[in-house]
Amino acid sequence: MKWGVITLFPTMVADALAHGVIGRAMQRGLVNIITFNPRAHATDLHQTVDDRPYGGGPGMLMKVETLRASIAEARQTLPEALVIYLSPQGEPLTQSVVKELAERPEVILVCGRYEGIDERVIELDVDYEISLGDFVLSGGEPAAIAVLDAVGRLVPGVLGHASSAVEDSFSDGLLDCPHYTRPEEIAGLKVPDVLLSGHHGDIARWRRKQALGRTWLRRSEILEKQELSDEDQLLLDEFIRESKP
Ligand code: 4G0
Repeated sequence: MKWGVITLFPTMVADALAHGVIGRAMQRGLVNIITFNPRAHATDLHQTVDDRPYGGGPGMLMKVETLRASIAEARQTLPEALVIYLSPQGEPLTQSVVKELAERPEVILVCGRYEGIDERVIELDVDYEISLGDFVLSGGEPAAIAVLDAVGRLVPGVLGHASSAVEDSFSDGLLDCPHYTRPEEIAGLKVPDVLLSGHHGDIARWRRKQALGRTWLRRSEILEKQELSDEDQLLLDEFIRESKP
């Protein structure tokens, strides 16, 4: 899988993804990141990459010519790519969007700086606008890193089967169950007995019940979108009953 990233801070993105499972995937040639810097297309003495907004007001926008030249360069290198702009105005990123992106052989991410980019560049050069959520970053780079990390771990071979994406939170549309490791007790808090029991069926049921219960407590809108099996409904009813005083 080939990723292009349009950014004024190429080392920020390349360095962030050089660690952990994605870094290893890059070394193994499973994923490949190419950065494109609009500044390489600046023609003036000051290498200008920003410009003033029509209508006035505070803040700058990315300069159109340098940005578009950089997107064009990325498209030449990655002719099959979907071009995605990361902004708070985008479609919310979900694991199902991540799965769709993981099917693509090439993706180009555009990282905005300043107050973003000219709307016509979105119309002309961008295929999808994606948001990580309702908050503002000082640049699109941390969002691009998050998107590529999420997509990269779904690329076949990137995760060992020990950390298989199949068992992750959201792979089945629910929040993850709580996890515990040594020691058996921390400041009076014990590991739930069932996890020490060795009964794999009971453990699987307990985990499913916790996943359902936490989703109900913390993200009830996720459950409303799902049809629960009879077994899941019983586990959730049990969780709700036990959570009442
Ligand atoms: C466009 C994405 C891009 C406009 C990018 C900032 C948050 C996200 C950027 C702005 C980003 C997200 C209007 C400041 C770059 N911040 N939620 N910052 N404005 O995905």
